[in-house]
Amino acid sequence: MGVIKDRFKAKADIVAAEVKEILKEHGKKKIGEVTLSQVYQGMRGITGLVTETSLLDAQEGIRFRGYTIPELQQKLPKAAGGTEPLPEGLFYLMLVGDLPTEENVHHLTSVWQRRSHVPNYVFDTIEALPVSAHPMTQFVVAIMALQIESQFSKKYAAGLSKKDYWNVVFDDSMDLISRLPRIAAYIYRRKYKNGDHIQPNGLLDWSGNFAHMMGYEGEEFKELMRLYMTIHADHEGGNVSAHATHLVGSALSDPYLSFAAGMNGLAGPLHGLANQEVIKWIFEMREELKTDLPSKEQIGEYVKKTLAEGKVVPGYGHAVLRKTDPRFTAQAEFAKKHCPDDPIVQTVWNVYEVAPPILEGTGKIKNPWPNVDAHSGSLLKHYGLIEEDFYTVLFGVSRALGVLASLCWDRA
Ligand code: AMX
Repeated sequence: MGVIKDRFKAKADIVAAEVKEILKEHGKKKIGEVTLSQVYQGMRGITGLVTETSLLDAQEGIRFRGYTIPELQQKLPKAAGGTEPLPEGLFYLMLVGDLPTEENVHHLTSVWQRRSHVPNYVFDTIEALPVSAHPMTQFVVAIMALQIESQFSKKYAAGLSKKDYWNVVFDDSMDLISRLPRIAAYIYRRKYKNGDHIQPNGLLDWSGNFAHMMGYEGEEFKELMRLYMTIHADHEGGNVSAHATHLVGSALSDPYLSFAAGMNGLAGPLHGLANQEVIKWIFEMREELKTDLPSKEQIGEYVKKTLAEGKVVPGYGHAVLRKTDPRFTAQAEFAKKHCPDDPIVQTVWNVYEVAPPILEGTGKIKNPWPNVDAHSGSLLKHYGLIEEDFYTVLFGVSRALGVLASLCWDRA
C-alpha cells in the first residue's frame, strides 16, 4: 500500500500547491453568470465544484483523467487472457493521475485481497433484516455496520491534525473498496440463493472474485464484470451519488458515512435504480404484448403509452449528456461480440432505434438518447444474473472507486 499512498500524496501535494497559486493569481476571476431558472432547476449547468477524477462533456461523454472509455479499454492492464480493462487500473488512474503498469494493478489487486476481511457482525446485521428488504437497503445497512471499523472516526476522536486527515481517509477508502464485493455477494446469495454462500478466491482479481462469490464462474461473465466495474465507476461530480458522497464528506463524516449517503442517492429510480427499471419496463412490455421480441412498431407504441401515462422511459435522458452515452456504446460492443442474438439485447437495440425520435418529439426532453442503464440489465440477464432488483448494488460497488478516489483528493 505504501507505494501507491506515497505516489498519491506526492501528486496531491503538487496539485495543492498549483491550486494555491491559481487562486492567488486568479481567485477573483468570474467564470459565469447564473440565471434564476438555473437556481430553480437544481443548479443546472452551473460550474460549482471541482472533480479531479473525471470530466463529463455533454457531447462526448465521460473522460477519466483525459481518457475515453475506448482508450481505457486499449490502455489499461487486463486479466490474463482477457480483453476488458481491470477496474483496479482505473482506480489507480483516478487516484494517482497516471496510467498504471501491470505491476501497479497486480499490487492493488493483492492489497485489496489482503484487506477484504468483513467482520461477522456485518453479516449478522444483514441477517437481522427481512430477506425481502431491497438489496440496496441491505447494502447501505451493511456499509453503516462496517462504519464501526472506520480509522478516521477513531483517530479524529482521539485528536487528529488537519494535515493527516487525508492519510486516514485513504486507509478507510481502501478498506471499504476491498470489502464491498464480499458484502454485495453475501446479499446476493442470501436473497436469491437460499443463503448458500461462496468463500472468496484469493487468486482472482477484484471483479473476478466478485463474480465468483456471486456464483458466476464463466470467463465471459468475469470479463463483463471487469467492464461493468470500470464504466460505472465515475461520472464527474454533479450526479447524485458523487455529489452526496462529496457533500457528506465535507462535514468530515468518514468514508463509510459518506459513501452510504452516496448509495442512498444511487438507490433512486432517476439515478442508479434506472438499470432495474429498464429491465422491468422491457419485461412488462413483453408480457403485455405476449412476445419475447416486440417489433419496432410495437415498441414505438409502448414508448408513447409510457409517456401518456406520465411516466419516464427508463434508461433515456440525462442531466448533462446530450448524445448517446459512450457507456451504452461500450456495452453494445460487448453484446455484439458475445451475444448479438439474445432477444433482450435485440430489444434494447430496437428501443434505441425507435425511442429517441419519439422522446425528441415531445419537445421538452433535452436528451432523447440512452444512458448507461439502458443496456446493462440485458447483458446481466443474458449470463443468468436475472434478479434485476440487485442491479443497482453492482452499480454501487463500482461507483465506490470514483467517489472514494475523489474523497481522498478532497481531503488531500
Ligand atoms: N422519459 C420521459 N420523460 C423524460 C425523460 C424520459 N426518459 N427524460 C426527461 N424527461 C422529462 C423530464 O421528466 C422533464 O419533464 P417535466 O418538465 O414534466 O418535469 C423534462 O423531460 C425535461 O427534463 P430534462 O431536462 O431533459 O432532464 P432532467 O435533467 O430533468 O432529468 C433524468 C434527467 C436522467 C433524471 C431524466 O432524463 C430521466 O428521468 N430519465 C429516465 C430515468 C433514467 O434513465 N435515469 C438514469 C440516468 C443515468 C444515471 O444516473 N444512472
